[in-house]
Amino acid sequence: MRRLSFLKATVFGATAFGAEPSALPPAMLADGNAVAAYGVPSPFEADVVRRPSGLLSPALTPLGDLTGTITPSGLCFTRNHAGVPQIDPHAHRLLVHGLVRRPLTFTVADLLRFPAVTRTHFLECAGNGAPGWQQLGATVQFSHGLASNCEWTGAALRDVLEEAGANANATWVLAEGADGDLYERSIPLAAALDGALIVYAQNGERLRPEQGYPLRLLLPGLEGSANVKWLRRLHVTDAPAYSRNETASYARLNRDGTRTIFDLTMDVKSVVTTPSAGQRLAGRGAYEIRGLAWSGHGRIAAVDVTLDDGATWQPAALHDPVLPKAFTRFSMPLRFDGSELRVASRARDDAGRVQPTAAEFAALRGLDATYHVNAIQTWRVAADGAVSLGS
Ligand SMILES: Nc1nc2c(c(=O)[nH]1)N[C@H]1C(S)=C(S)[C@@H](COP(=O)(O)O)O[C@H]1N2
Ligand SMILES: [Mo]
Repeated sequence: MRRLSFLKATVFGATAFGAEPSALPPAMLADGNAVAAYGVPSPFEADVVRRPSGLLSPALTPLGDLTGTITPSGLCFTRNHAGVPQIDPHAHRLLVHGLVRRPLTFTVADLLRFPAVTRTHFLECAGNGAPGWQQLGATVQFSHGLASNCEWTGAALRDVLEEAGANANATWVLAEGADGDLYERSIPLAAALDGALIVYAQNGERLRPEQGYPLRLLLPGLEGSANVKWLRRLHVTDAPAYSRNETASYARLNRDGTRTIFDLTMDVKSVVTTPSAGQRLAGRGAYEIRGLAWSGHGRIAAVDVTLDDGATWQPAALHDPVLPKAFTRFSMPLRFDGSELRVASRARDDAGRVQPTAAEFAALRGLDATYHVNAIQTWRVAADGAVSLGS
């Protein structure tokens, strides 16, 4: 059994009892409010929102305000090329055709009859960490917030393709969304069969419209843009379609001027969420460094934390559950004594991949790389506890 330790002085910032008035708080003097039919957060949490929130601009997850690993559905980042369509699930159909023995159309109700698979996975836009975001706001929401992590439920894509009898020579599947962008993406069949789901639920309830209601493709570990929302068609083929959103966009520009296409797996990545830019340590004493790590290649194996801009590193604790292709929470105790800190985290996954430093990443991909940015992020903690970007 763990014994209680009796501290000589409080280090977590609590105030001595008796130092504040002890009148009954107002909430104890009257009945409370009625319960809403569908609950929403306290009005005192009104700052914890997606930013920005235009029709077409991506809206980012406030990672610095969240705990644990599951992103609340209403705070999941969202990226929509033509806004959020309103789709009647009773009228919606999913067509599976191409290199199959029997082309089929499925209703949402048909897909609900397949064995239900529930798994937790992150979703990350290929453009997360692109330099432009930090110009809109110097917080972890702008630097890393095009990522979320949900519990998803749906039918295995493999089961649905087998129902239609996909041919042995099929190697690609084109997925099409029912939004105004005529959004379509080619997915290598091998990747599509590796844990891919046609999901209808997110965090225990039906998908939110922003996340693809009533059906979306969920491809664990692959870049967000391949996870086609409002899924209406799967065309099984033996070649990619080279559609606009896999050639003109979401294709990686290399330093030699060539483009890499269909490099879909998101690399190993991590970020410290507290302390992070825009936050402030309230004074000297005890805190906890907290952050998130994830990899599209598998599980997180280790996260190291530095307080001195990479001169020395210490292993952080990984919190259960450490799931493949999912956010993993890490932490490390921090004693802040008023000396300046340069805080950063560096993740390693079970495939042995390690996050590069900003300099290593720039040497490899250039300073203006906009897709698949996974460099180590450093925060500066000033002597007064104020946290800002960069080292
Ligand atoms: N049909 C359709 N699917 C889509 C998109 C879209 O605009 N239309 N955006 C893609 C992009 S670029 C990303 S990053 C993810 C975002 O998923 P989310 O909005 O659920 O976070 O959806 C992808 N799927
Ligand atoms: Mo994206």
